[in-house]
Amino acid sequence: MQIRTAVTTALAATALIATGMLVGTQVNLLPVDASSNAAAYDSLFKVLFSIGTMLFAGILIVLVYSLVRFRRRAGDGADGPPTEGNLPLEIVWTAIPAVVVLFIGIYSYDIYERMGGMAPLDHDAMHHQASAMIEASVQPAASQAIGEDQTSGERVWGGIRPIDGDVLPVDVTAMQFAFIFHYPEGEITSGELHVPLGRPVELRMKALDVIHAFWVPQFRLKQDVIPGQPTVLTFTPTRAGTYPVICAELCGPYHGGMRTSVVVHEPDDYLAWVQANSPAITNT
Ligand SMILES: [Cu+2]
Repeated sequence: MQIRTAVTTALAATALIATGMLVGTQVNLLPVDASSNAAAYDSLFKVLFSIGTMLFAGILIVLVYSLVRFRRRAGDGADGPPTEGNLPLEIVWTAIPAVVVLFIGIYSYDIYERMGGMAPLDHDAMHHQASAMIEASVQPAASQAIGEDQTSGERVWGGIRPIDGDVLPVDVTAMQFAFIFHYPEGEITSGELHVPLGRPVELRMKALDVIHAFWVPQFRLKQDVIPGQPTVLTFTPTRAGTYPVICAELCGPYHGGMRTSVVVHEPDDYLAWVQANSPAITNT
């Protein structure tokens, strides 16, 4: 009898794990992926979805089975048998959630770290990011030469680590109830974010009034925009198209209307957009 129970339990657990993994990997609930860090995020989501499916299905099956199997029969007016304590069961139902939660915690930390979320807030990192926040009128090289005096005291919470290379800087101003994008490279100001495919973008974000959050589901990125505390968000778009930018922080009565679009252009189209939107050159 004990062997039969053990075999049945093992078979049920195997079926549950297989079903969970099948659902987690085959059912896609996410929008298209359009940035370079989407793959890491999606792999984490698939694992969470698999574990969630196993728990949901496992608990539901046991619940429904118990409802049917142990239901009150006709004419049975007695109390149920008094059962107290089951050490092996208690060990199992403590150990399984502990292992699951630890695994999810470590794996999530790893993904967040890979996306740059754990970039140190030490002096060097702060300085690196803070210099990027100086007004567009100061050239980056000059601002680094000017050094710490200008930037010390300005605390920058880097949501995502700055990336090196040919980065497109964009200043983002969030306010009730709009995002404004300013391109220091071309002196363009826009209500929509336009970026070229494949080039890293660095958003230097500040808020004028209350906390907002810059969220693009297709990029798998969300970063708070905080008054008095600049934040940075970097990403590399990997799929051309138009995607929603949504404020993900309840910021006032028209919060629900605080959305715009990010347009990922082919590089040539992006140049055309820059040329079409650049102000007339007056001082050359
Ligand atoms: Cu908002």
